[in-house]
Amino acid sequence: MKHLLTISLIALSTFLMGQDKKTAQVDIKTSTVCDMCVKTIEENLIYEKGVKSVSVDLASSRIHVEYTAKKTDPDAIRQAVTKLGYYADDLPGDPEAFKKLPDCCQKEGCGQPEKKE
Ligand SMILES: [Cu+2]
Repeated sequence: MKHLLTISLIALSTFLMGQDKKTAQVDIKTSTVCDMCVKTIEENLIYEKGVKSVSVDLASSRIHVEYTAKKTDPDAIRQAVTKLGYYADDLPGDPEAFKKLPDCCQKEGCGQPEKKE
């Protein structure tokens, strides 16, 4: 029994080590209207744990994130986006953070979830 446990532990750690380097990606819908939004999101999100690359598409308001699967997950990344003041998919942006965004972003309504029609 003890032997079996050792084997499964080895199998598990091998599996986890493989996961370690695995890169996953996620697209998050948000609201970006100007270059400042893009800059804010790209420059801050890249420092989030496990995030490997961030690119924001201004036209479609989508954040494309590549991340290390073992270190973070899409929910954590969405949370990080909302902490910047921007909404992320269904999560509203943090209102306090939104107030600190550059005027242009606030004026244009970055960070406000799109109204569903
Ligand atoms: Cu903006």
